[in-house]
Amino acid sequence: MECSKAKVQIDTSTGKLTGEDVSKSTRQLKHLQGIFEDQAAYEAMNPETIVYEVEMHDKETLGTEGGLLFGTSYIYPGKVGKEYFMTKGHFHQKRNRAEYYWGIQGHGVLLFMSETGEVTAEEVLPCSLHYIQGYTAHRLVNIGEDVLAVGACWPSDAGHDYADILERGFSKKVRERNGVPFIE
Ligand code: PAN
Ligand code: ZN
Repeated sequence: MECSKAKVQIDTSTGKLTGEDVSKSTRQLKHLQGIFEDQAAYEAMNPETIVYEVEMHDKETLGTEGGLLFGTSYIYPGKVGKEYFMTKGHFHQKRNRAEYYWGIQGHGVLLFMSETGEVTAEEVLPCSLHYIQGYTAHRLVNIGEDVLAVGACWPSDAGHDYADILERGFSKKVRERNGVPFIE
């Protein structure tokens, strides 16, 4: 079958999703108030700057138990002050729900944070597979010069809890120091 006839298509080299039940959301700087530590640098930047986008195949209704959702996140290169562009990060609303991520393009860091605030990290490359256990917040950081594209698959009843992260942040940051990324 010709690929263009598939109901839903994925370009495996870029992660791009097209076709039925594919939706896209965009996060600009103006949507990320309170996420980056350097407020002065944040306010000096164009609020319309796109920090990341998520394409999602949402065949399943959000909240359905037993279903799955699938998506590609694109985190653009850039920094707010010394801090690299990154996702808001979240715990799943249903805390025990797990997720897979895999690197498609670019160079990044995946931060994991336990409920008690311990942070670990894995390098994201176009070959890396990452298992995010339940009860673990997760955030993607682009430390490269090109777009970071990352695939994801998660349970449709996981939900996103952003409030907890907005309140306490991640206990480690990914910053540039002397031209190199540092997790500290
Ligand atoms: C991903 C994330 C996506 C955007 O699909 O939702 O990378 O990150 P934020 O949701 O933290 O803004 C996922 O982890 N879903 O569960
Ligand atoms: Zn998630």
